[in-house]
Amino acid sequence: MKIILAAPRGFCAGVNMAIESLDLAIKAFGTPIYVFHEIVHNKFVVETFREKGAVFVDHLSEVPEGSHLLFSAHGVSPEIRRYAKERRLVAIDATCPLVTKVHLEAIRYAREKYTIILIGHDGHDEVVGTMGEAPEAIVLVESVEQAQKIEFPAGTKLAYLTQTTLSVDDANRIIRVLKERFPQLEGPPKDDICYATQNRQEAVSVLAPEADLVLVLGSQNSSNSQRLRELAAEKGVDAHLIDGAGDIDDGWFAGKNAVLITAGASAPESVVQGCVDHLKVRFNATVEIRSIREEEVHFPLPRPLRELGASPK
Ligand code: 0CM
Ligand code: SF4
Repeated sequence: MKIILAAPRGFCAGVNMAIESLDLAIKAFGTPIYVFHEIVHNKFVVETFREKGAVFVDHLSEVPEGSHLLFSAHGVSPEIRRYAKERRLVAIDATCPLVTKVHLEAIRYAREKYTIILIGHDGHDEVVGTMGEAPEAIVLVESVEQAQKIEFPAGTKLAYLTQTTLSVDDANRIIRVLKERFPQLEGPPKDDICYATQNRQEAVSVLAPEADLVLVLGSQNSSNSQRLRELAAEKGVDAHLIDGAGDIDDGWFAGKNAVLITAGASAPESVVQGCVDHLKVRFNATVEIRSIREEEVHFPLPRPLRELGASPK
């Protein structure tokens, strides 16, 4: 059996920055250190940080006054920032700059009196944060069906924005319907779906047709990882989204000759290698690395950590 190992895969610049931020914050400020929501949507990453003393919370009321608090890569609403201030928390913002860009677009459109159609998934941390920037101006559209039905009063100034981790194809289908129905619709100057989401999807699009099974490493609550599994399935290939080798069912590989392995933007390379090793041992698999694009994106650390420098206390 052959393993086709897709590149790019796994950690993106935003996830690298968020993970490094939490690591540095633990070293600099000690534990417990609090994180609003999962730092990234990955079980192994979250568990590893829990063992190091990070405490993940969904409500700021759980955080003792005066504590250090990280905001996750997915961003937060201004209400959360305000509440953190009120509770005298020392906030460190590990929001990915590409999520912040969408927040800023939302603020700009709302200020210019647009109604904003946010294309995204209801309840996702990023969507909750972005909608919080202008709750009275933003409506959420999740599907083509909703895009076909939504109505606005005549003459409404309309703009759309998207979650950063959507399926490029699904988003384009929704945008097409919206543009047909509302010719005045304006969009962001550049796509909101981030480079990492696009590149990982492109690699699956190109490589899945060469495989007869696809394994996507990532957690179930990771939007970009889910989209990779769906894309492979849309290409007609059996696909599984798994956290690690422990989730593999050896029965999946009966009669399969080529397995494509990729990983969502929040999945560590160690879980990829765990799967590769498992398939080498069980099926004598060989590995072929296939890179369809180079990535050289890096994001700076949040200011308070940057100022601490590379050698925190
Ligand atoms: O947004 P998504 O659910 O894909 O998040 P993730 O933590 O799996 O991936 C990285 C990010 C962001 C923002
Ligand atoms: Fe940023 Fe994209 Fe990574 Fe999310 S997936 S953290 S938006 S680079």
